[in-house]
Amino acid sequence: MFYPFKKIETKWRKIWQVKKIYEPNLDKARRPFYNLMMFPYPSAEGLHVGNMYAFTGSDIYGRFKRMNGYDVFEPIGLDGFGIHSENYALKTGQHPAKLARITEKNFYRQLESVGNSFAWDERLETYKPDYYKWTQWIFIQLFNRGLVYRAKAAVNWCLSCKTVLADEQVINGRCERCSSEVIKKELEQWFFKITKYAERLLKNLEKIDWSEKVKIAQRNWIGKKEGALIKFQVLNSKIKIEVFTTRPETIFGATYLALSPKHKAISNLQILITNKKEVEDYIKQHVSINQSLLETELMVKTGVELKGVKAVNPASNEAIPVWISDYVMEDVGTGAVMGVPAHDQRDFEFAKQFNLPIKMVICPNYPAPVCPVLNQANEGEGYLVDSGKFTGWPSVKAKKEIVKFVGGRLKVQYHLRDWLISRQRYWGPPIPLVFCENCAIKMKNQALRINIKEFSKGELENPGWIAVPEKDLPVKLPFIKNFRPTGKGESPLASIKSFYETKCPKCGGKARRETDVSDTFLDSSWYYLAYLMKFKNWKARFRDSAFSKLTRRWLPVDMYIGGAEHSVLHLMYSRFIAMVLYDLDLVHFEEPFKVFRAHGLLIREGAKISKSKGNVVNPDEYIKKFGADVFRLYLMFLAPFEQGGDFRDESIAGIKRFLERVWRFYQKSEIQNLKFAINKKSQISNSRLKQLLHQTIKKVTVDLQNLHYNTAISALMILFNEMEKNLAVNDRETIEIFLKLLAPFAPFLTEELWQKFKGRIYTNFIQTKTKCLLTSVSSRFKSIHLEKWPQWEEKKIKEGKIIFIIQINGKTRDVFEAEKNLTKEEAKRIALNRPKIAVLLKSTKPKKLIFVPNKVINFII
Ligand code: ANZ
Ligand code: ZN
Repeated sequence: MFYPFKKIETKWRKIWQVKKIYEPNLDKARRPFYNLMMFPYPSAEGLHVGNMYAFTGSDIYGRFKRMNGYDVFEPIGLDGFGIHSENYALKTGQHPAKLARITEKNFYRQLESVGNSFAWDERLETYKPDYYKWTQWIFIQLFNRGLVYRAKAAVNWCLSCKTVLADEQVINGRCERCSSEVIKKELEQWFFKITKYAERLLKNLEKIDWSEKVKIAQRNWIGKKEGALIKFQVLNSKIKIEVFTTRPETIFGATYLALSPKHKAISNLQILITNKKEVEDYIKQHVSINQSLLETELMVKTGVELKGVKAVNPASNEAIPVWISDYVMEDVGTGAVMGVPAHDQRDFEFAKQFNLPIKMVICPNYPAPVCPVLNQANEGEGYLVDSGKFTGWPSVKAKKEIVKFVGGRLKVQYHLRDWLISRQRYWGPPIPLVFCENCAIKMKNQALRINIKEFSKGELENPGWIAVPEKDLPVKLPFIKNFRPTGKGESPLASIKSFYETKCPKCGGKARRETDVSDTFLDSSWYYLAYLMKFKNWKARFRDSAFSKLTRRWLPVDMYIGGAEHSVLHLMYSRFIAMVLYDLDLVHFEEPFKVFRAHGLLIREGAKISKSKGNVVNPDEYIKKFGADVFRLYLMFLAPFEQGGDFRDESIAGIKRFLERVWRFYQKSEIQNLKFAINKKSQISNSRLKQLLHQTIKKVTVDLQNLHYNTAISALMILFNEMEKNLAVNDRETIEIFLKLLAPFAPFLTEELWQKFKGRIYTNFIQTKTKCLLTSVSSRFKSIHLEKWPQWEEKKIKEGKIIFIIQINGKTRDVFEAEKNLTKEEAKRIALNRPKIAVLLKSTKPKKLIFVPNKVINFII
């Protein structure tokens, strides 16, 4: 018989809620611990098992901290604005606002069913006007500070979502949300100046305790490169082509220049080019393709020479050919490279392809007896050869000197681009700006002499664009029937006259609202702050002293657990926004998340569980069939939490049996009032059980701290096996501690057993099959989840240990540490498995075995 989990779960869910055991006192908490998990974006069929995996792992940590005496705050909400939710609405033909109400219910039901210790009172949804009022407010803070600008640029355009995307949202040339192809389109858009923070975003990484792989991803994305800008004069022309290089010391080996097909100089070079048609054709073929797509999918390098054009290598004074090629990225460096085939692999491949000279200028040693013949580029350092007056210099030392010599300048370059923030979609917070023609004219016309003080930095930098005043926030997203993206480069709001027609807040004249909405990642960049505002019923404001008291008490976040796929998206954007708020003196921290741990991914049938792979698992079925506790334990038992695991149905049965046995064991101890007979077959003594108990406390504690949940669970199983076999009369201690250790993993079962075992039934309720009507809960009720986490005693762990000696023919050959009262058979097995002994004994079979308990095992051969 399986235990009645359904009844138990509905009951405790209710009691926990009534007693608010997971609601810390936000104002007064003495040992605040902010345990954050990435709030989900509602979509499709609800939460899948991967989400549950992440949330459960995070919750277990929170429960562990709570039992260790912390006031744990574990909030949850929905990241419900944005393309993802809207795409789902489009697919199902429902309005996103209506869909939001449905998914909200479903998500919260699911999140509740899995038994996480959420502070439900503080839940929030990003699409509620109360929330996005502050998203818009933050937008305006950035705008007023001069961190927002409008610019025309070749931006990423998702053909399917019909909107622009930020660079971070293009993964291998495809849309992060829908995986469709992304092309480049010239459009005027709003950007956040995140590049101004590149150096700080990079430096601060050293200060935070984050999963290394996420730090690496951020470091690479920021992509700091120290190099130089060097100009190459075009022969018979005034034009100079500037290149960016990280290896200026190789310049004597530059045998050609290569430009991106979109390089601005090409049109100015027309008079020199003799193969115009060929060049034109090449450019036509290559401008519309997305480069990151190219990079990943094209192995062969292509290009065409600009015949008639030569450039002068400023170091060697040689005339070198100029090529265009799509291996040169338009938006990296200057969009032009000096080709050094001998020392750059890409250049090497290009030179091989088109028979360009390969000139070696760095050798591993100097004077060089022979320089190796290259069959690939030598990208290492060494000594310069064939490099004029620099010949013989160590390459590292020559860098700066050569830049000086050729009249270049040192330049630090970042890969990070400004954050494209506008979206031509419906389901998001309208960007809180209006455009006023009248003010634009005034600002552009110097003669009119505007009063500068009247305008913010953002308004001065973007003439005509005026911020919506704080008192007029939120700019509400109107309910419109046709919310479909138009594909014309503007939001559906652009056809809603009643929305865009407005008055200029500055001059009162006719003005037009911005009709694009902001990126979803702006919504999620500050939600951890919003949970604290929610408590104040949204009346709190950033500058309120009450709010800053709260943020000081609770922030930065103590533990943040989530997916690594957000490394350069959410996790980068949130850091940036926090830095801006810090500079504005609105928060006291620069880094919002002190500790971040990335959980692993769940795999099924060899692939990551995801909708696109068609291998999703609906957690509801499992919870219904096995109960939340079995499901939690099962997920956490799969593999180390940070590694992810293979979801296989078969193995859930083992966990089910385990909890069944626990249930039965405690039923029995209750009935028999702890009068166990000592099992005759018992192999270990009671003191050994105590030792194991303390070992287990230590193991589970250390494992939980390190998120090694799977090994913690197996330690609990080992302890329980022994308990089943050996429990002595009235060993209440072991029985209680076991439940406490299991509590973070199986919150419902342990609560039920704990309350029964302690004989503290302080609750009255009437329970039907599906409902639980509480009639009263005594004030003396105390949940196991608020009990104190057990402490181990090092002394007890060591007590039973002995040093066991292995002898061969009376001669000591090896020793091992073992538990007291080892049996002869166990000792023999351990001894024979010791590598040293195995070698010595080889195939000889011992004639005799002498066993001295707790001391020696002696093989006679
Ligand atoms: C000459 C050179 C010689 C370079 C050498 C490297 C090695 P990494 O190397 O990835 O850090 N580069 C510059 N602008 C580029 C563009 N728009 N598209 C493609 N490649 C470009 O990146 C820096 C190097 O990338 C630069 O240094 C340049 O090649 C190339 F032995 O210049 B180097
Ligand atoms: Zn105006």
